Amino acid sequence: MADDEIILSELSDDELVLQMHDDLYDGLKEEIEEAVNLLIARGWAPYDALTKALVAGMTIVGADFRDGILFVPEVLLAANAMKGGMAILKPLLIATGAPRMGKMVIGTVKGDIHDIGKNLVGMMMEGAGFEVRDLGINNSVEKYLAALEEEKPDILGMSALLTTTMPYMKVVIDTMKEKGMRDDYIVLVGGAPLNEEFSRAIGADAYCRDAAVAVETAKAYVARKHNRPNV
Ligand code: B1M
Repeated sequence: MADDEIILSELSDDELVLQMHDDLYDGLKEEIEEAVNLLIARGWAPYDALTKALVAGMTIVGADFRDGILFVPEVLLAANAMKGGMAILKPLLIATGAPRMGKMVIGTVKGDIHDIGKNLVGMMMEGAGFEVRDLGINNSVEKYLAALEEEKPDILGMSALLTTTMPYMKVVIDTMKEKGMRDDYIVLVGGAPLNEEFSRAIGADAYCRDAAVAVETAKAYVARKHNRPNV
């Protein structure tokens, strides 16, 4: 056995979380899954395991990707490891959920294949009691509109991670306006390069900085919508 072999179960919580950041960086899916299971067995709230271990680890990956230290293949491995951890947490986050709050259709916009953040939002929304139809990645305006027609959700959620794809959100919203259906839905947008000003400029209802904010914003808007007198 190599001298430096690390036994995850022998690490303290703080050490384990730091090790998870390293393992995520190295794309070690099985280790991430084992560590997530350990945190849960030690009584960690699923949300804390998600944010402090997985999301924080992915932030480090993101910084080194930006700085040219990591490249696409490594980041894909990290993303795969993160998804392994998220798959364990998903049912737990959902199990802690509340009664039905409303329905959301969510998808990443055309030209964009980033889906980790969107998946996280979907999971957290389900955990909070929303029904979620996930359209996946690379969604054209036609796909969004067809899903709205089919699902009749309260909320349309759009995600974009690239400065080159975020303007597509406006294409979707403008098309909704043209068809006279914009006001039938709450439109929430999110993704790392967005901000409130952008959200206002494209005519969305709100920008959601992260998944927790998305849940709070969705709850507030749905409550407001249902209190609105029929006109
Ligand atoms: Co890409 N990528 N990537 N990438 N990637 C970024 C986004 C980038 C910032 C990296 C960097 O340079 N620092 C950069 C964008 C730069 C820019 O546009 N200004 C970038 C680039 C350039 C690219 C490529 C062009 C690289 C290339 O090919 N040369 C390429 C584009 C492919 C495409 O989409 N057409 C590319 C590819 C990839 C991978 C495939 C390797 C992989 C994606 C794997 C996957 O998603 N399945 C990948 C990854 C993993 C990243 C980083 C490292 C991490 C993204 C992530 O998952 N973060 C990212 C760097 C970064 O963001 N720091 C980067 C974790 C996630 C939990 O956070 O997605 O922000 P986030 O989601 C948050 C919030 O934003 C919010 O809530 C989430 C949870 O809290 N949120 C919403 C997100 N969507 C929401 C929707 C809502 C509400 C809230 O609706 C209501």
